[in-house]
Amino acid sequence: MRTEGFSYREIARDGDARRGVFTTPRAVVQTPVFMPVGTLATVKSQSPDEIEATGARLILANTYHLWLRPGAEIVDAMGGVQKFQSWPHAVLTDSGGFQVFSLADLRTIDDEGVSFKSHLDGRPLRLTPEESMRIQALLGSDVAMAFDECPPGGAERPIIEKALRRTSAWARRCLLSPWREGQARFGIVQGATHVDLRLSHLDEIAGMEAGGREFDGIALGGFSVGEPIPEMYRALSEITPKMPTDKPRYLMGVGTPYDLLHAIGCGIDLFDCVLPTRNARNAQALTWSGRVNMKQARHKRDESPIDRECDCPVCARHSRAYLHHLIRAEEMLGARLLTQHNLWFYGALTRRAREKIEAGGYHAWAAEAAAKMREGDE
Ligand code: PRF
Ligand code: ZN
Repeated sequence: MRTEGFSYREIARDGDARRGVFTTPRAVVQTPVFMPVGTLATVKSQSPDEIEATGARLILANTYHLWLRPGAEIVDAMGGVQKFQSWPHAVLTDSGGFQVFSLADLRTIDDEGVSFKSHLDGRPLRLTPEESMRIQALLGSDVAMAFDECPPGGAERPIIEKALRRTSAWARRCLLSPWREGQARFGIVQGATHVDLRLSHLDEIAGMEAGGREFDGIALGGFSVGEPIPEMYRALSEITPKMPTDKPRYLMGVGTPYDLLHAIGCGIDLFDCVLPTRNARNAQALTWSGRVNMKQARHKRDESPIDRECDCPVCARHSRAYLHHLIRAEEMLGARLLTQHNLWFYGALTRRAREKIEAGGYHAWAAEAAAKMREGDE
């Protein structure tokens, strides 16, 4: 059984690329699409209206962070993670395991779960599949992610195989944990860049049924964790077309504009990544002509916008000279405006991709767009 109120429908196809509609009780999401990262129930520096203006209808939040601060019970008491942050559309929560592995201290993992110390105050904590599902139910996200183990990039095959067995057992326990009405659950496929391991794990997760429930969407975890990019691209090309066609396909924590263009071509529907928001805070603007470092002195007297091809409110109004000045002076408006532009760019990139898939010229367009960006990258 799938969760009521959630559906995915493919409406156009161009080779392996697909254009679809993911419907949730709070949002109608046109795919392929990028989810801005709002780890702590805030997309850093942006207001809900600004996020909405970029076209986003589904944003991401992190179980681990909200559990530590302000606490899942408080978010629940405030009406759930959407109402708490006054976001009128949908929220997907990551399950916490990946964040524990990248942030927490002194982690130990066993078949039951993960023990670690809080990165804030060092207090001992423990996450299990059941606890992650309980917290995500309290947060009240529209989509909860299964609790998985993502082995470090470059891990040996036996380590990956062990993580796969554990991730499958945990996925089953996630399906068996109490459900919150109106909350969907996505399963996660691991397996690094080993295509044979990925395909057998995909079979397991996509075919999994427990307690009369199945996953409402399928995610690919374990990519962009330090492996060579061509290996990730090759694996995505082989795996994505074999994912179920009647559920959303989510590539977790990926990636650059190039990664999106490639993965959309393979048939991925959903993405999230800190890149457009984090890099904005490091003065990097993303444009149709490649990456631009706004700190560089050459922008000092430049009256032109960040990107002439961008129709965002920042490019409509502000010069490179002004943005350069704000960033040099460490004024917070600089990071805010660059974040808004970058999220707008990701919104525009996926909107254009959807148009091209519908029109039937996606692959040629994507190759051309990537070549143009590469030429201008600094
Ligand atoms: N698992 C989970 N969240 C994630 C990842 C994963 O493998 C990644 C890897 N790119 C990002 N976020 N649960
Ligand atoms: Zn812009």
